[in-house]
Amino acid sequence: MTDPRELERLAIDAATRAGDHLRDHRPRRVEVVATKSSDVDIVTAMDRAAEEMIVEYLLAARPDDGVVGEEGNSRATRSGVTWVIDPIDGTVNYLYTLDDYGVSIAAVQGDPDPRTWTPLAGCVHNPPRRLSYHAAVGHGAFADDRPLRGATSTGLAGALVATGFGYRAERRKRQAEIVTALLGEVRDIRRLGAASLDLCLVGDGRLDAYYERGLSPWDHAAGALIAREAGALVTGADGGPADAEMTVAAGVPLHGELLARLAELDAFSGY
Ligand code: LIP
Repeated sequence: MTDPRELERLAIDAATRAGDHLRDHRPRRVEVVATKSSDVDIVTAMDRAAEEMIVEYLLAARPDDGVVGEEGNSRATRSGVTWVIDPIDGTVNYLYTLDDYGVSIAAVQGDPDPRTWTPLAGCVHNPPRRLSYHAAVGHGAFADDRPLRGATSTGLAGALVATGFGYRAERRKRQAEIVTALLGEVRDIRRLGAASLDLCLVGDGRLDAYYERGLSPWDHAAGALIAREAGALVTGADGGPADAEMTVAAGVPLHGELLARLAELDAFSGY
């Protein structure tokens, strides 16, 4: 069995190298080369370049591993380990030169399915702040060398809650209804634009909770492990693993209170 701390080190190095490139070689005009689920769900040339850099680096070190990348890199594992990669989580923030974007890399054991995989290690690197959140399963979570503060223990009424919105207008309209209902019941809402960073900030006690429907595996693979290793609960709608239906991250008792409130708001299906 591979030592998860070796995988953690690789993830940090790969994410930092790609992050340095994204920051230091950002073209004056970032080229949008494709769109996905809608005209505002963009792919830039830098997303693709960063993913290629990451895959090349990881497979040079571990040639039998598998890969699942947001921008299309995909190969089956021969070692049992698969790398789940979002080269720029928060692509729109990167396009607009906003600082909240992350290079998210996780190593998982088993099929690359969030409902069944075993997270082993992960890194979410924030290039503008030159900061790496990282964790190896069973070994705690860190921001560079600092242990994360741990999830907070507030209740819903005092909670600073982050969320995010999808790229399709129909989903965004329903998400707006849900966040409107919550806004009068919590301390405040934040929408930073990168799930991986939202999850790390919950683990660091700098957000009380985060929830979002519709995340892809690469959005939450690393951040969920980091938040969990820092003591947060990170689950899906049914209390099982986080998945596309819903991701909810918070400490206790807030996680249960928020999950119950989202259920009352019918937030888990239909959009
Ligand atoms: C982003 C997510 C974020 C979500 C955005 C977007 P991307 O990922 O991290 O939580 O609200 O709409 O999906 O597309 O930048 O990799």
